[in-house]
Amino acid sequence: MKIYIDGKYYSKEEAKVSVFDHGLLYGDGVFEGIRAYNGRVFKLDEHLERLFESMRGIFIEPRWSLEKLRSLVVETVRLNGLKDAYIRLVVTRGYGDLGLDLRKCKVPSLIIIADHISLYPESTYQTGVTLVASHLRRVSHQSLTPNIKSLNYLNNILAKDGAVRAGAGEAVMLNMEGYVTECTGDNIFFLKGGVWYTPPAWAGLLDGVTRRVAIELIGKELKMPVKEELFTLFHLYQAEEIFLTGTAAEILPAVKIDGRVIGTGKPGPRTQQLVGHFRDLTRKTGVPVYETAGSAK
Ligand code: PXG
Repeated sequence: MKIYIDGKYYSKEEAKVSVFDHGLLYGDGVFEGIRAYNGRVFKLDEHLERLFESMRGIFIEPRWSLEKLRSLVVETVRLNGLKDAYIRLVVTRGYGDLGLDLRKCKVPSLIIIADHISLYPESTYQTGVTLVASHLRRVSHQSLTPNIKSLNYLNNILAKDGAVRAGAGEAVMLNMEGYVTECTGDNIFFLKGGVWYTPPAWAGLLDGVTRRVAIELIGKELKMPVKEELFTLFHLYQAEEIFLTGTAAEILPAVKIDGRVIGTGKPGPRTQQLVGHFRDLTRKTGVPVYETAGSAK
């Protein structure tokens, strides 16, 4: 495995950062997770644009242009000889003395890992995942907006662990007002009366790239309406179908929430249709890793 750190590639054993990196000391940094399918990097520019937005949100001055990052991501996948990959970009505040002032760090660090990821067991995609509401509220945008994909994931990690301890696969997180936001590493959609619902991107959640893809596919391929609206757990309990979206999670059907069975207790038919359309799109679009000539994004 070849891992990119600040201009050089290292083996897995040698790929290390300083104990004085503020990414480690304070969770001071941002990241992205991107997938490559069939030798093409899916929605690369959308992820890189979000990375720039996250950096801007925490005052990290980018040292790399969009074009440079694009070619580094493609190069890292190519050097690792991968066709299907999970690409993890991390931008840390960099090396600096102890203390919170971000001016202590002069140069941000860039790490690119191309590997694989599995958030849920393969069987969960056939059976559907079980959800429970977390007692931990999603960190408020009044404290640290979840729109910044920061290296502070303890809120999500602890909510995920609570779900697993309760025997479920994933946790539904509410905002401080009690409205549903997202799961711990995925956005959430539900179907009721011919309309799909998902919380708006400003409700205290990460505006997922896969979320946006799902909204587009529901309109274009399923020819159904999607409303971005606030809703509560009660509304989720009445859902006919539920699914989660994420780069790592892809499209994952959910079949139970807080003990209430959704639909027939199996992945819903519309969700399964959507999974098919999503698979098509991921295999046919994206920035090619191994050819240089012409491509659709
Ligand atoms: N919400 C949160 C909190 C996330 O972290 C998503 C939604 C889905 O967004 P995308 O853009 O991927 O559709 C995420 C995604 C990892 C990892 O280890 C990353 C995420 C989730 C789980 C694991 O890289 N981010």
